[in-house]
Amino acid sequence: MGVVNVTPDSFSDGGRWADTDAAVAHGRRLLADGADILDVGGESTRPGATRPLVSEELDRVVPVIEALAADGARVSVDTMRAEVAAAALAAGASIVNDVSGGLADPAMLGVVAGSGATYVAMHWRAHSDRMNDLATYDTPGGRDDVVHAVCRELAERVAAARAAGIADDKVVLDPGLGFAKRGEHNWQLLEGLDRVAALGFPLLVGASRKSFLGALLAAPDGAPRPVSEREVAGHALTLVLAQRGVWGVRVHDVRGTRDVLRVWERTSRR
Ligand code: PMM
Repeated sequence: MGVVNVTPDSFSDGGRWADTDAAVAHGRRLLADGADILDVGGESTRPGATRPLVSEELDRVVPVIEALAADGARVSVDTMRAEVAAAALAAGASIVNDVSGGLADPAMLGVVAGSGATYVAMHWRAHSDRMNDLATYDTPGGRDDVVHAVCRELAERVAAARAAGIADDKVVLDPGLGFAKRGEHNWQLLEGLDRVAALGFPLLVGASRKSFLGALLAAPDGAPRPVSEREVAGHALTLVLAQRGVWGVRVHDVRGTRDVLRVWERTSRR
């Protein structure tokens, strides 16, 4: 899944594809690089980001989705808003990637159920302005078991999706790396991914360029590796995740990701 952020302020590529033409051109490049899905988003979820108006989000994503879907691309819309999801599906998207798993907008699950679209439900606790305050996973017994909590909270989202009428075979789950997670929580989730997979749904993982990679690769003085220099670590993680059988990885560098997957496919019997 290649990322097309039509935003002025995403942490990873903020502003680079902020107008329609640039975003469409970027999406086409990602397709040529071998993306299976283009994930088009108009709201930055970086910590502290302010939310766009619904009208701004619609203006950002709908024309880009129309153009890319007309090219024959499989498009997902990265949105927490039912209204945006509905417009995106009408414009040709076939997947709704909701980083809030239905928590941000009570109308979201109903819109998805009525459409028959695939639904990516990510683990999420609050909007960007508050999510770092909620990055605690202490249980009464004193355990800091983020995997346990994420599985429990994702299972609640699955129950809500079912209750709204979304079929199980349309649901994909995502552990939500970096969303209400401290650095160590992301690593614990990656180590414990089999427990998340045991919920019985395909998994999508978005690790590309995220700050926990920057922290892992920090300089001796503790300065995190800049966003633009985290790609190799992201590719290594893609290989690990592919070997563990995830459904998808959400990445910025599709070309490098394809290279990694080609080597893996050529060296494994599947
Ligand atoms: N991460 C971001 C945005 N959307 N969607 C899913 N399903 N999973 C993620 O991990 C995810 C996401 C933030 O990253 P970006 O600013 O690079 O788009």
